[in-house]
Amino acid sequence: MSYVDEAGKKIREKYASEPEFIQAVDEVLESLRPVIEADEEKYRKEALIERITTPERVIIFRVPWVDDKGNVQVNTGYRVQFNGAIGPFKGGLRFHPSVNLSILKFLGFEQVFKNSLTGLPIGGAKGGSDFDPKGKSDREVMAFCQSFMSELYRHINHDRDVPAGDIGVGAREIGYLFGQYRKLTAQFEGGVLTGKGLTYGGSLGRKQATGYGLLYMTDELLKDHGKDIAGKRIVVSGAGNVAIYAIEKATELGGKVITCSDSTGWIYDPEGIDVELLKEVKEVHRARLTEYAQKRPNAEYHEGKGVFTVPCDIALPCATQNELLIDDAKALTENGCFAVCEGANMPTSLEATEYLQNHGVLFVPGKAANAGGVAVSALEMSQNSERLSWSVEEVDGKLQGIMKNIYKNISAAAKKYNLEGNYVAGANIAGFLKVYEAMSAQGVI
Ligand code: NDP
Ligand code: 2IT
Repeated sequence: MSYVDEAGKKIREKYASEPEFIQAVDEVLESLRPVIEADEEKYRKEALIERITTPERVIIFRVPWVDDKGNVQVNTGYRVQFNGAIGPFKGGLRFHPSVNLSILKFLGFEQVFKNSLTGLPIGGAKGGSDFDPKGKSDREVMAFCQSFMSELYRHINHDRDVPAGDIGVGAREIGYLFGQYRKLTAQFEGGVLTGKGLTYGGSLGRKQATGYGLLYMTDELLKDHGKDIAGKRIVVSGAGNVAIYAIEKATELGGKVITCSDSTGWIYDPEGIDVELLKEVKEVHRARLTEYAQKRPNAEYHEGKGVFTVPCDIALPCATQNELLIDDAKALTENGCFAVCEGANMPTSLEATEYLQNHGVLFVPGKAANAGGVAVSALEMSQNSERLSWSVEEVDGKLQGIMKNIYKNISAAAKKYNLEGNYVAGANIAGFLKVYEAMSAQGVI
């Protein structure tokens, strides 16, 4: 049996209870097949697949906190330090009731390749908790964050592991986490967390970076195929940090974004999403999209899922994993959609990805398309190290350069292995090669 098949089978058996992790590994192994099979015995002897699919360290801990009624609540906290070969562990924290080890391992695994693609010196990690910030008071969120950091602080620092935001973790949570870290260590160590507020070491442009970067990637992809964002109908899913700034930049580039969604429903706004209203509803009021619909009489609100059934030219899934399934892929292609760029991590199932690719849809995976967020996090770390803040023009200029470079590298890697236009393979191969070289140079690690 080939090494890829043999190792893949072992992983599927060993981690049978971790479906999202297996999904992420299956995709990467399939992409790496031509690389590994070109020198199979070497990689087998080095147990390369076993090493890249096993996290360096996983920390799981109890997070007790007191709610507003005076009752003690207990959540589970995690940090998966996946691969630190090319730099300090780096990746977000997710606070959402669905969080479990499988989800954080898939996210940490993806982060390794994504961070490598940025060209910056950052290893891959992810963490979080099954805590649900929805409906909690600011005091409850603070109590939770303080308890979470009371354990996490001993496993992180600016050279070891640098967390940031993800689903359910934004500027408010990063503020509380940073405050507690500072209190416990008695040091102002800016570079230990990214996505900080601008008054205490945050970077201009970090909040916008993932969404803007997604559009810089989309723009690059379209230009390379003789197309343009201007005038295109775009469907976006999600209504959080990534979705909002994707909508903002898409609109600025002349596209018309006609949908967004949250976990209860979705909006169809034929005149184009009003991004300022969306920010007010989601960032200021932390409210549901029904509030958006109430204030935009021509917009429709629908319960449940549905953005991918709306006819469009471009789809940007920006909510969560496995939100774009085979029926969505079929609806998109039937309706003429020609490009899908992932703002979220692994929003498209493997079956839907293959369907889109086989039907001529340009497809850029999250680990390349949403790398702008972590890239600007790394720029925040650089600014913290030199104790300076760069202008928004400088940060945005660097972000644009990074996204262009990622596109160039993933296209070239795909071409090199006779897989032209397969950006999934290109991203996995290009991301892998740098990490592999660094691991090899460091011995058996
Ligand atoms: P937010 O918490 O800001 O927003 C998430 C959005 O997705 C919300 O609108 C949420 O709805 C919606 N959603 C719908 N269904 C679900 C579900 N089942 N689970 C969670 N959310 C759901 O998160 P981000 O915008 O930061 O993250 C979105 C995606 O982008 C994630 O996949 C994340 O990993 C990825 N990402 C984020 C980066 C960042 O810098 N923040 C960087 C790169 C990737 P509701 O409002 O009802 O909760
Ligand atoms: O998935 C991601 O890349 C993020 N949530 C951002 C991580 C970071 O360290 O900025």
